[in-house]
Amino acid sequence: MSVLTRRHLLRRAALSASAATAARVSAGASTTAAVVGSAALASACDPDPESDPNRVPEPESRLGLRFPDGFGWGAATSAYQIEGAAKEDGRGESVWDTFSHTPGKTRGGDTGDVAVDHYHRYETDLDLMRELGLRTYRFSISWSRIQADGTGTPNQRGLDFYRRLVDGLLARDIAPMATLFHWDLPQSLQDAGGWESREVAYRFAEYADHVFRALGESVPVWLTINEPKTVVQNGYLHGHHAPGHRDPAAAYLVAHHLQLAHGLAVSALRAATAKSRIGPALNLHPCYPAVEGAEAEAATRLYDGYENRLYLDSVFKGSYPVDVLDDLGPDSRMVRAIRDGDLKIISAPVDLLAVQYYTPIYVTPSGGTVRRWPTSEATWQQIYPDGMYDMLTRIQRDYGDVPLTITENGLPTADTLDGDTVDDPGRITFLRDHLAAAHRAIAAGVPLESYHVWSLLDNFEWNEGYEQRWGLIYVDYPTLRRIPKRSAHWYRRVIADNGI
Ligand code: GCO
Repeated sequence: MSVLTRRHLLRRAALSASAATAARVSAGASTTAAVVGSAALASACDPDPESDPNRVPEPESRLGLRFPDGFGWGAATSAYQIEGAAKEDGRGESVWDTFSHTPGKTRGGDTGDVAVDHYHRYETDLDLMRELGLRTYRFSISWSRIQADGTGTPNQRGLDFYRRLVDGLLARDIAPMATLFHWDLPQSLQDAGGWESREVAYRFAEYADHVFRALGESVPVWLTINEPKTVVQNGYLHGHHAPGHRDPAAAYLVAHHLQLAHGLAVSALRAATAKSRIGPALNLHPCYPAVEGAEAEAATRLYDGYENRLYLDSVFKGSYPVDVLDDLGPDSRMVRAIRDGDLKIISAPVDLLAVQYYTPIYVTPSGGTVRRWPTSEATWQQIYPDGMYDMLTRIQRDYGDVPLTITENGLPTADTLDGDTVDDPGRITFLRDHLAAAHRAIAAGVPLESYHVWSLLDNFEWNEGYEQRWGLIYVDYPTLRRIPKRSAHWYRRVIADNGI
């Protein structure tokens, strides 16, 4: 591995470490107490802006931008972050159970044992989605609910839960969008080598096949692997996500096997049904030089290779970027692991690309990074809506007219519950500005078909535990009561108006 790579990896480690220093306030979930249901959302919606003289017109004021008819307004979650019920109905352990139960790994020792108890409260959550007016809901399936050890006969009780969820969505006219893998690898497979093992990619395809045969056509859009890059970087470079390794050589081997697993799952869906669509879910960061000059340009190009092209090129061009392979070197574990035919599997045609946009990256001549814009409560996140426009238009320019969905975009805010209300104007401003950028991309010809806020509900934010609140709907953790935030009421209006 080159010096440049080592340096930029170290810089990124420093950046992530600083993200872990913010103070902790909340947590401690219990399963008791009532839930504020959909009525709360309905009754508090549609305030008349003229009726309150003290009301600040921003950020709800309208920009007059309408989205194409049928645009998919959505919100997203993932299994480990919301479900809880960690030991119920035959669910096995995942790497996130192990990691969160290891002292010192998550803020305050928080775990997803209870999370927001969605496993038991999914009907309430479905009603809240209906009241929001969601047209699409993105969730993930927990592999260890379907196969406790990651292999063998599927667990019917696990499949039944997702069948109830999917049917509940369809009954409410909300299109299900299901992710097969959102980081919660069954612990038994980790013990057998995890994503460092090529075999795990084949186990993933078998798991996907079981899920497709049980739910296939009821789910119009399937997503394969959520953010392979985050597993690579957070799980294997920096170690602050499960499985908590710091091993750059292993990291890129893992990247290849995750990509392989993606391709195998695409083929499994094609074998199971022709009716559903499928694609990868990639978090893409536009990379810009921090200063002018050839050195910064070159460093930015390589950084972009690791952040974006490694995943995009392999799926859409059937090749890994040469500059990244050169940088890793011919003796790297990843390069040695690539077999004839792998890239053909990885680049099996997909129906759409799911884009997750949070932040831009500014790269220095030495391959480090600097911040240019204010950050959210998550200090790794610079708030820069134009970055979303740049990424969407760049995808079309470099990879053609692949249909796009934004499957994650959002920020954490320091929300507090005041009686029955939560005021989060910062989220409204953020979403409005990013939607304006999305609208601009659509106007420029980008085939963007839907948009999902991260997240529907406050939830378990991985190593950050429950402190960061990313939801449209506030969760009062001691009682698990759900309270739609001001942004939820705003989003309901956006959906009803099909515009901002
Ligand atoms: C992700 C994640 C989410 C995070 C969100 C905020 O894919 O990064 O899907 O699980 O919670 O991104 O950090």
